[in-house]
Amino acid sequence: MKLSQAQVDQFHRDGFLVVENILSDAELKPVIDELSEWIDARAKQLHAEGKISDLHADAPFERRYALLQAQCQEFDSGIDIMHMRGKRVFEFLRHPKLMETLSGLIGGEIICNPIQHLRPKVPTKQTNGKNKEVIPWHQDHSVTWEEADASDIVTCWVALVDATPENGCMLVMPGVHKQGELKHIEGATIDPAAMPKVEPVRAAVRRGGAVLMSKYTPHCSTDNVSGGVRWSVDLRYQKTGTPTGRPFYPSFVVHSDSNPKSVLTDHATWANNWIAALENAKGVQWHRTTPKEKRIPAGKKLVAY
Ligand SMILES: O=C(O)CCC(=O)C(=O)O
Ligand SMILES: [Fe+2]
Repeated sequence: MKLSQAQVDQFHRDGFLVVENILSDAELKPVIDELSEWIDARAKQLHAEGKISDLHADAPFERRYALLQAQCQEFDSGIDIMHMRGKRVFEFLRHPKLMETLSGLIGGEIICNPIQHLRPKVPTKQTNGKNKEVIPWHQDHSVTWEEADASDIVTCWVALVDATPENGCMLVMPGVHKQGELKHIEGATIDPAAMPKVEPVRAAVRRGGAVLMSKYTPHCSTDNVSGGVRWSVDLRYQKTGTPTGRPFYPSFVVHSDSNPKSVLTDHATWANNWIAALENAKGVQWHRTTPKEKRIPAGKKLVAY
């Protein structure tokens, strides 16, 4: 589904756009199946190690991860995109429906930025009040290095289950992206003194829809007070050739009108690039609030991908 001119205008006016129904349930299925298989394998492994007593094999996708995480705090280890490196998730990163939507904002030459996360947000009541997926107010710009200052990076936050106020969908501030960079403290949190006095908007979106955001749009997310997991995947895209702000992690071409052969379709190459990058860039700090001289561990030489 192509974005209409009205939607493109709205994105530029508000700094975000909620787009419903990009992907059908059938189009989400490969990713959900892959995640379910990973969860099942991890559950069996931890069960064999005696760290989980109940496999909850019959629980639905929206519930099972929470039931397992509640039994074992280390359950989530390795679940993010670059650690799991699943083939179906890799293919999802260049799903034609996502490309069609994004081309309205980016054009016909698109790379996937390496800032990409899978977020299973469990109910806050099972986290002793420390839900790591309750994200403070920030701009995504704050987690890129200065090399990306001139890059228009679009965040594409895809809901794998309905994202609602109850399960902790995002909150966004409309129109504030026009102010550019706001002062951040403590990693990626907007300095309370720099918080714009703007009424936030709830970015609820049904599964298969996405929230598109500018890198300067302040956003946060709230507690999950529902009984299920708020599953989402947040990806970032930009015009091919523009710096990503994470030169030490792999970006790759996901769409090209001028040279379709340049699209990376080989899963093994993508996975191996991540394996090498994670090894080479161990300890590297990506927050802007980290002084430049402290971002790269002493003696470390970075390799670009
Ligand atoms: O998923 C969330 O609640 C917040 C994610 C976020 O900050 C992002 O996608 O940039
Ligand atoms: Fe963010």
